[in-house]
Amino acid sequence: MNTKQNAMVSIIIPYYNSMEFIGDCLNSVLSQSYTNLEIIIINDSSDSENTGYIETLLEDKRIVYLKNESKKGVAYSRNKGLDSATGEFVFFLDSEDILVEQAIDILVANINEAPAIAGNTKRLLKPTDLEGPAQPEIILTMKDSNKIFSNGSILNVLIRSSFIKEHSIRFYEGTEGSTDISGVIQFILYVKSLPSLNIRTYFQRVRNDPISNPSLVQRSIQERTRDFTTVYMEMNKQYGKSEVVKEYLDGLLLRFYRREVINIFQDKKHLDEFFALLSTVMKMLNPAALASQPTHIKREIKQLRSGNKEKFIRGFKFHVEARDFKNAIKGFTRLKRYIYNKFFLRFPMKENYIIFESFLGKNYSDSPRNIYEYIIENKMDYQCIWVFNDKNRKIPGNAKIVKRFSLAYYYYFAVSKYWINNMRQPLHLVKREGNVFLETWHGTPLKKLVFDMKDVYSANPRYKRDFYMQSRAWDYLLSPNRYSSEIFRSAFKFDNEMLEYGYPRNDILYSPQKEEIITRVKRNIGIPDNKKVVLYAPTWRDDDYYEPGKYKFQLQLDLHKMKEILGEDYVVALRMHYFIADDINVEGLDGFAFNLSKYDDIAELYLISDILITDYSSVFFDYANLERPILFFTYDLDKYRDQLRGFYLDFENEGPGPLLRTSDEVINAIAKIDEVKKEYATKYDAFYERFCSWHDGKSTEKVVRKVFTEK
Ligand code: C2G
Repeated sequence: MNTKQNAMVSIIIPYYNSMEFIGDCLNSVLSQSYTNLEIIIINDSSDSENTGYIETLLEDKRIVYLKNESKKGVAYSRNKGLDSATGEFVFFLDSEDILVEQAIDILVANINEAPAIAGNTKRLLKPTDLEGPAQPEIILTMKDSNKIFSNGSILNVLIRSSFIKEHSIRFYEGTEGSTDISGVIQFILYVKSLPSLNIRTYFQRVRNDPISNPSLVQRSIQERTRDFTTVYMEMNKQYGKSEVVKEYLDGLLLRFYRREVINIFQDKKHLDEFFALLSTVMKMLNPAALASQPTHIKREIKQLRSGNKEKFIRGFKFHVEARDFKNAIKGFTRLKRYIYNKFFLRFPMKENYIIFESFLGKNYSDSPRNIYEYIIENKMDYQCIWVFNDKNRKIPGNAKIVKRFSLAYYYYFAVSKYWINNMRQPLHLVKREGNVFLETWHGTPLKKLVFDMKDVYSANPRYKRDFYMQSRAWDYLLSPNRYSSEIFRSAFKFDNEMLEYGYPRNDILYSPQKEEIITRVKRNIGIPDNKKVVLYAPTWRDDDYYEPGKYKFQLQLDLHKMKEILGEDYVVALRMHYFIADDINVEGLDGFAFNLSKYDDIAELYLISDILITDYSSVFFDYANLERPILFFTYDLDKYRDQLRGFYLDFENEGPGPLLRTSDEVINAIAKIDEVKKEYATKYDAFYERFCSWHDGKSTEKVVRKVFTEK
């Protein structure tokens, strides 16, 4: 595409405090293949630290930078943009969204005589979405205006300025949200259909942090309901006489009711708050709009319109119950959750039940295991329950074993007073009044976590929101060192009680029976007593996955060469992260390489090893308690540090061992490990002091006392 660029296009970008996104947005505008642009940025009185970046761009004379004296909202900003736009066309872009390089070119080339043309929008959940598959051939179709604007948004539409002037298009300034609708109305009124493109022109960002930085559509459901109903009533008053507009508005209202109101009304508080308002709004609806709605919606809306709250609640409750039941019988998984919600959660809570889980039921390990063993060894009067994926797991003591997500699992989660987990609990588990949740977590952070991360590359783009909701249920959070306490407060926004006793899982590293344990573990695995052990325990990569929880891993260590050079003295224990789904191939390496990825507890592997190789995994913070050498095999450091995660610690300078890029460097370092040790002795001491010094072999006891004994 390369149209003659005779016509100027005014791109209107309202901006408010979204500094982390505006860079990508403006870059996508400045690098448009279509260059005859007027870029109007309206800063809605953002905080000063949020505007610096824009000011650096002002050299580009195509940019017009306007500021509002005080915060006036997106509608006001867009109107201001319209007032100063001089282009033949206008295009609205949000400051967190991104244009495809050819977007304006293609839209201009295809608008012909139409008053506007719509591009194709894709949701942008994580940076990799931008890559997308190759674009198909351009196909232009005529679509009904009410279809094009069925979500009430004005974005990604190139509009002829003469149309805007002729119909005095303005945005309604009375609310913060739902204001696009007012800009769309004129199209509904005057244009039956518009050309629409099949190819992607616009990426609409779904913000990954609805907690600390919500977009307008991520604000609370109450605010959105107030805004939507206000705009509906206002537009109805102004344009409701037009049959097409009325039909369009009623369509939006019914869509809003089915998507949002049904959810807020499940909470009695919200129902009380909004019933009268929705009743008033529904009275304005043309009953003919209900024709295509299912019977129960027709009935509910009729009752809403009548204003009879009691009758509405009865019908609504019945509908919700019927819907839940209908959903429940669609499959066993849903049925179990249904039984959990409707029945188990009403059973009395058992004061002396403790339910334990470690690494998603994959193994019997980590701090939950130490806490459990302390409880049974000290014969404390509790009924313990352990969650495993494998129901036939055998563990010491007489804990009840339940399979993860079985009916028994739901039962015990519903009735157990104490929950102990080292990861996040599933979102659908309900914490009851009286529950005590001890979150042990599973490592000192090196790589940035949750709210300290900018982009989320991992398989779940709702990571931040989910994390926030889950961590609200944690009463206690364990911390291994001061550094972690500070990070957990900021990254998790954790504001409950932090137990600063070190990790129970590391008590074993200080055990007086260390030597016996080492001999036993080595024998169990089949490692000869006279061989030294190198443990390789890397972490996972956020962007390399099959599906959530199932990540890929390609071994970069040359095991055959390692065997050749080091095989005389050493064996290698390979330990993949619990998210890794790929199997490590140790064929032909019998007696040298041991794949211990399924071994229950990595702490025992720490104990038997003489050297640790890792990358960005938190394992080295724990291993350092042993004061044995650590090597970092960081073949993808730049990508991991700069793109995927970012680090809290300058571990290139402060780490307790060398950062090595190739398999050969790793082998060399092992061969001259005594030199490495000497070289890093000072850094190691400082590292130990900072990260390990809370550990004295008694962390478990301190935690148990605090949570179970002290009242
Ligand atoms: N782990 C393991 N084997 C590995 C890697 C990790 O058994 N090869 C265990 C260790 O107990 C480690 C924990 O899983 O401490 C967490 O692993 P990380 O690699 O640090 O990664 P992640 O699961 O993302 O957790 O606050 C720290 C973090 O959240 C890191």
